[in-house]
Amino acid sequence: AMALLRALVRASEKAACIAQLCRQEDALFQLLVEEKRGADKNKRFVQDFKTLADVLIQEVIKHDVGAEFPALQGHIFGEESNKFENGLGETLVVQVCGTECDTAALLACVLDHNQAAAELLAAAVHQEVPLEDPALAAVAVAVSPESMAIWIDPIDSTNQYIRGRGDVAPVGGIYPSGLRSALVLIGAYDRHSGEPLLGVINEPFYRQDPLTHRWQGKYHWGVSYQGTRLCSLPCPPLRPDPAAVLSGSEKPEVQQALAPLYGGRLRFASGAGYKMLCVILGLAEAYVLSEGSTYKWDSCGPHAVLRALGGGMVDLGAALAGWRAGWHEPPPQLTYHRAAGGAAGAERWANHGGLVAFAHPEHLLAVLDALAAAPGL
Ligand code: 2IP
Ligand code: CA
Ligand code: CA
Repeated sequence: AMALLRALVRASEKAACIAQLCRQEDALFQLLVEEKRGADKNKRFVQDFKTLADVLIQEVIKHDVGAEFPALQGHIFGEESNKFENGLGETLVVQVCGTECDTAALLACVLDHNQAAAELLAAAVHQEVPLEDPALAAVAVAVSPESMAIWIDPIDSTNQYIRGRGDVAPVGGIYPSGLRSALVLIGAYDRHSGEPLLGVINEPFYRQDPLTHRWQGKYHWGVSYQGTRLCSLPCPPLRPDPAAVLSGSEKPEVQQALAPLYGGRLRFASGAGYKMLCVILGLAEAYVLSEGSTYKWDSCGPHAVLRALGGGMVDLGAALAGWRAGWHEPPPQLTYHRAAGGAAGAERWANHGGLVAFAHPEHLLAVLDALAAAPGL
């Protein structure tokens, strides 16, 4: 069995537990939603807590995967920094400690000495997450962690996670907003080529038990490694009436250019990862984004899953330039190992040219054809 993939899935399950816990346990939920009450210090503290959920989840994944695979230590990256400034202006380093007790003590410092909240979180951080999955256990691909690195987005679609709406109705199977679009994304890539190899997408808010109101999650994984392609999901069929999924803030020019291809089936949804998942699940044939508003940690995991299904993800700007220059080969896929020159901070890891995610190469070509003819793109 492939221990690394299992470790990534297990870490995503623990991450999903923590994300659910923050919405379900009163002591934590109060911190997450307590928006307008109280003085300025309180407001800043609440802002802190939102960031803390992200930071803590990333640290847990980093800790658990690094403990099992020492060769990956120093090669596990993510959206968040673990240096955390609390509302009092103190800088603390959030990390998983040797014991639950020590982790609770550290978290209590971050949480303004809210002991109950700190203990709940520490227990979740140190729990053993059961994983029973025969299909996953049967994956027998030998990989070398020494040549890999990891991107983590601990919670994608944070805004929807905080807002926390669980009652949004889907359109064509796609949830335009709400908790459903909050995902945990983990991707492993080749350190030298930058190619995405393993991907895990965890949906902590997949369904709500009608009786207990508890959330149940679901995860998906994919492997695209040296010619071996394996996925927890079947390859989505090519549908006669395809759809495209876009950000609500996508340019009108792009929407107009895609309309002839997808007719009335231009869908809109929050969350970059969620839109990629829609393509993976066959709810949309393409996710087109014309802005550089996603990052390596958003796309690495979902990209690996798309590769496992025979699809992929490309830089839209570069692909369009190639297409217009008459180079009608499939454009090169996004890679994950190089920071963009001339940028600083998170922007170094942006997918600057926008992107197209697809499960079927036909749809990549159709999208490029439609956009290449559009003025002003
Ligand atoms: C965001 C999040 C946003 C998305 C943006 C990502 O990540 O997924 O929803 O914008 O590109 O970077 P949009 O919803 O318009 O696609 P995060 O929530 O982790 O900041
Ligand atoms: Ca993100
Ligand atoms: Ca995030």
